[in-house]
Amino acid sequence: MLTRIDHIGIACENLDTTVEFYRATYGFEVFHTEVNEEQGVREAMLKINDTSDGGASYLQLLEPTRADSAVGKWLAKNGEGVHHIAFGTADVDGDAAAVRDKGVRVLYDEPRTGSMGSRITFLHPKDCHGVLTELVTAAPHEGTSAPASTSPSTTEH
Ligand code: MC0
Repeated sequence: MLTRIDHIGIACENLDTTVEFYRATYGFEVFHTEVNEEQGVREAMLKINDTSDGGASYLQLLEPTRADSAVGKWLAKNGEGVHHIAFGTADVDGDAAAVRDKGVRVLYDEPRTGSMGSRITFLHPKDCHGVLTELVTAAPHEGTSAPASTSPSTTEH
């Protein structure tokens, strides 16, 4: 069951200047940063609020680390902006299977590693009315304390 908006992913050309925009304009502070080599992104998570399911909602700012990554390709075509929306669930495997049974293309056979040690998968935007949609099961520590370093990602601070 999907129980929160886990994050909204925003593609940006320069992570540092975009982080500064969100800090100076809205007062949102960086909760976590990391590099996810598999996804080809350097990212910053800005925590917006805790949620009633024990998790939290974030803005996820994404700078591509290589031009041929999903975010790199998308940026080249569209410029900066909202790249995807992510729903949180306690059971990404079960929810991905349920969505697949409804005819929606799930992009990964098995969930992969996402922000802060989460397990993630994506649904094809063409099957979701133009919205690249991610399903996320947070790591157990998520939302309660500073997250630990995760593999294959590299936690910056
Ligand atoms: C592509 N399309 C999108 C889109 N990306 N539509 C809406 N939102 C997006 N973000 C559309 C294109 O405009 C195109 O439509 C069609 O989908 C095919 O796109 P493409 O440019 O040919 O690219 P593909 O097919 O090679 O790849 C698209 C696909 C890919 C969604 C399969 O981006 C992917 O696998 N995404 C999942 C992984 C990902 O996005 N990782 C980055 C975030 P037209 O009409 O022109 O044919 S990593 C992350 O977020 C992690 C760290 C986390 O949350 O923890």
